[in-house]
Amino acid sequence: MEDKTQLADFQAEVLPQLETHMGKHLATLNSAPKLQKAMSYSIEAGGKRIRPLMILLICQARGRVLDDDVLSVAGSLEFMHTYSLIHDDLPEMDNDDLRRGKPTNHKVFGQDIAVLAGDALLTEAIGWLAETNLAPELQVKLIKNLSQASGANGMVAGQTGDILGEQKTLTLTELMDVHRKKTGMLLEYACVAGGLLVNADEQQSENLRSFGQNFGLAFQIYDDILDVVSTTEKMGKKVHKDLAENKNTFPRLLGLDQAYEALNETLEQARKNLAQLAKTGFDVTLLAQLLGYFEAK
Ligand code: GRG
Repeated sequence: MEDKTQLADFQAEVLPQLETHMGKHLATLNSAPKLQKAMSYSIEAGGKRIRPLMILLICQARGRVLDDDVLSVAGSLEFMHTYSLIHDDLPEMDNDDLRRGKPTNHKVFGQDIAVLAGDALLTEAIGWLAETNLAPELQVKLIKNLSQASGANGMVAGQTGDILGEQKTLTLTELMDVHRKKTGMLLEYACVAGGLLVNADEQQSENLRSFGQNFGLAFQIYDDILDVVSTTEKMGKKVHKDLAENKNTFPRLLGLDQAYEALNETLEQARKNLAQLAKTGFDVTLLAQLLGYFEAK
C-alpha cells in the first residue's frame, strides 16, 4: 500500500493556490453575469483536481517552481475537463442531476446556459495558454497537445464512441479505444504538459506520456470495478449496477477477477515508467503515491 502522507501535504499546499488562481482568472473574464456565475459554479463545485495535480506533481518532481504560468497550465486543463463534465451531464447526453455532490449546471442555470458555460470554459482553456508568459513555441505546443487530446480525435471522439457503443456490446479493443480517448487522453495530456514545462528530453517525454496512458487506463478500469462492486436495485432485487444498466465495462467483458488483474498489470507498467524517470533525475516519490488512488476501496 502506497504511503500517501507527503502527497496529502503537497495537495493541501498547492490545491488552494490552484483554486485561487482559477478564481482570479475567471474574474478577469468579466462575462455576462449569468454565464459568469454558471462557469464559476462548476469550477467551484470542486472535484479531485487529478489532472492539474499531475502537472503540478511533474513540475515538483523536477524541482520547477510552481509559478503563475504553471498554475495557468494546470487551471486551463481543469477548465477543459469541467466543460466536458457540464456537457456530459446534459439531458441529451447522460442526463444527470448531480455532479461533484451538487445539482448539475443545467439543473441550476438551464440547458441553454449550461451549453454556453461549457463552450466558454472550453474556449477559455485554450485562450488561457496563449496568455501565459511562457515562450511562444511552448504555448503553441501546449495548445496543439490540448486540442488534440480533447478534440475530434480525442475526448470528443471517445464520447461519440461511448454513445454509439451503447447500442451494442463492444469488443475489448473497442472498449479500450473509447476509454483511451474519452478519459485517457486528458490524463495523458497532463503528463505531456508537465514534461513540456520541465523541458523533458525525448526519453523522459516518452516515459511521461506512457505513464499518463497507463494512469488513464488504470483510472478507467478502477472506475468500472467500483461500478460493478456497487449494487443497485432493479425490480426489487439487488443486482450489479453495470449488469443492470447493460453498460460496456471492463468487468463485464473480462470478468471481475480479470479486471482486477488488468488493473494491477497496468499499475505495474506505470511504476516501471516512474522507475525510468527516477533514473534520469526525477524525484518520483509523490507521483508514486498518486498510484495509491487505485487501492481497493
Ligand atoms: C461531453 C465532449 C464531452 C466529453 C465528456 C470525460 C467525459 C467525456 C465524461 C465524463 C463521464 C464519466 C463519468 C467518465 C468516467 C471517468 C471520468 C472522466 C470521471 C470524471 O472525472 P473525475 O473523477 O471527476 O476526475 P472530478 O469531479 O473529480 O473532477
